[in-house]
Amino acid sequence: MKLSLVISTSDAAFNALAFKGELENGMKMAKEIGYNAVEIAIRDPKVIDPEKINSLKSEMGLDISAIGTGQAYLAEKLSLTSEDEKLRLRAIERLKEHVELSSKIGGLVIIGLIRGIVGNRDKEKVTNLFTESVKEVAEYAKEFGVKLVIEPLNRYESDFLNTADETAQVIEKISMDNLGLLLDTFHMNIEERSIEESIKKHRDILMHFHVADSNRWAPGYGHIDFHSIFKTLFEIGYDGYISVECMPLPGGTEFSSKEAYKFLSKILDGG
Ligand SMILES: [Mn+2]
Repeated sequence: MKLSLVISTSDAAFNALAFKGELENGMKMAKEIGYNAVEIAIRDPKVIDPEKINSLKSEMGLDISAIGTGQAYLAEKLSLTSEDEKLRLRAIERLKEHVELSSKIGGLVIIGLIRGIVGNRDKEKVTNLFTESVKEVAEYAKEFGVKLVIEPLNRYESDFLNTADETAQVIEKISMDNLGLLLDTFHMNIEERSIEESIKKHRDILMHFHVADSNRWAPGYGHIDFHSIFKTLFEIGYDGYISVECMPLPGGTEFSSKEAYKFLSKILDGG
C-alpha cells in the first residue's frame, strides 16, 4: 500500500495556467512530505495538457493515483442519471475524455458526484440509467486499459449509492474487471455497520481507498480506528493507494497533510 494525497486545484476550465501552478505547488508539497502519488480533480480534461503533467510527474518522481470528476456535476450539471438526455450523454462523453487523459497520465477515474441524485424520481429507474451510463464508459475505458471506480457517498452529500452494498450491486451487475469500488473512511463511518466488515465483504472489487477521520480532519484527529482498518486492508491483500482526502484541519493544508502522512506511515510501518 502506498500513500497518496488529494490536492485541491481550482476550476480548470477557465484558468489552465492557475491549474498548472496549483498542481505544481501541490505536487511539490506532497513530494516533500513523502507521499508517493497525488490525486487530482479535473472539470474538463480538454483544457489539461497531459505532456505538462507527465513532465511534472517525472521531474518530481510522483504518480497520479486517481482523477476526480465531480466538478463537472457541480459546475455544469453533467450527470450520468440526468433526466435531460443531452446532459446525460454529455456526462458520458466527459467521462470518456477523463478516460483518455488517464490513459496518458495514469490514475483511476472516479465516479462520485457525477452519478447525479435520485430526488423525487423512482430509484430503480435512476439505478438503471446509471448502470447503462457506467457500462458504456467502462467498455470505452477497457479499450484504453483504464480503471473506473464508484464511490459510495454519505447521505448528507448524495441520496444515491450511500453504502458499499448498494454500490457493489451496480458494480457486480455490470461485471467488468476494470470497474471497481472506492471506499472512503469518512463516508463509511456514517453509513456502514462496520468499516472492517464492509472492506472484507467487498475485497474482490476494492480498487481505491480514501482516508479522513470521523470529523474529516486528518487521520489521527478523530475517533476512527485506523490501526484496525489497516490491519483489515493487509489481511485482504489490498495493494492499491491509500489516498488522504481530508479538510485542511488541523492547521491548514500543509500541516494536516504532514500530520496525516506521519500518522499513516507509522501504521504502515507496523507502529
Ligand atoms: Mn472520498
